[in-house]
Amino acid sequence: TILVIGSNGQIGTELVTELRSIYSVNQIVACDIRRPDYDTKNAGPFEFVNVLDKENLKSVFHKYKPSQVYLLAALLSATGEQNPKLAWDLNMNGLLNILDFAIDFGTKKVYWPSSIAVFGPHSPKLNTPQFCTMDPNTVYGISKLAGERWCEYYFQKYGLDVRSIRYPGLISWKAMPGGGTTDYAIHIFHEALKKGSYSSFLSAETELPMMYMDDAIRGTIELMDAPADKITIRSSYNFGGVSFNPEQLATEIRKHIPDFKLNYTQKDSRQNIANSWPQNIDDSFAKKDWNWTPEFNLEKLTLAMLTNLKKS
Ligand code: VAH
Repeated sequence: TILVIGSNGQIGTELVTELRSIYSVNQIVACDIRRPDYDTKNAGPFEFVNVLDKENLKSVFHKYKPSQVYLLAALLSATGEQNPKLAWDLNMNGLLNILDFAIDFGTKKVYWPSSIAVFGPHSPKLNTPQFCTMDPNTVYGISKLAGERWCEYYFQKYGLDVRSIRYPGLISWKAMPGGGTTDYAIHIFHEALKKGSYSSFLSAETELPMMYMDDAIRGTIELMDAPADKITIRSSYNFGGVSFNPEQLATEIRKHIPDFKLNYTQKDSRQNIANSWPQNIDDSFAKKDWNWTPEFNLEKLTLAMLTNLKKS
């Protein structure tokens, strides 16, 4: 059995569907603090799980004795800044609780997402290496960097097979993102189709690492399927997709919606967060260790977003 915790979120929604198509529906237990809106495709086992409630978590581990756990419950960068203590508590103690129960119940593999938010103002911005200065200045980034250290620690000290990826901004259409700094790159598609215009909260030249969700889900499962001895990074892998700024994204959208208008009147503190992050990422360890190659460039991603959103 595989538990996906945070199954209603932007990543969880798609990961559950994909894992259910690879394994069987009943092998994948969706876990969240809210019941999912059931559609026939996603129907399958569900458990209420709050990662901060140890009794509740223990009973779910006891019931399923999972061979794998994906922990996706977290507060993201922008929401984290509104509630720093909650972000720390959820992102950190949630992870520690899962790592401890994974050991107690003999879970074979644990997946935990990190983020490019682990980098900070003094990290190199271009082709950011796997190993470099890291001085994150958001609670989200601090919790991800600390979490990476814990993952490596549990691997070294207890032999727990924990695997992790530093996701860039993930672009998807099935479920809305929940309070990140990269969310503009999703909202822009919704508004382009609805209103033909968008007010960005990031400036025209703010280039950030991004990735289409299909690539992210495929990469995640490829990492989890790779032989353990190939995994040389036990903190978290740099993971590259595509990089662009709002202006470049708008130019690509205009190939489909020629009158699309983008303005920059909504700037807020998310700009400071974006300014502290890399523009693009060196993911040579992921390429070398488990053959990572992204498929979606800016052109393909834009077409996929507009086509799918129009249908849905
Ligand atoms: C955020 N989407 O903006 C997340 C992500 C690349 C950053 O982890 O907070």
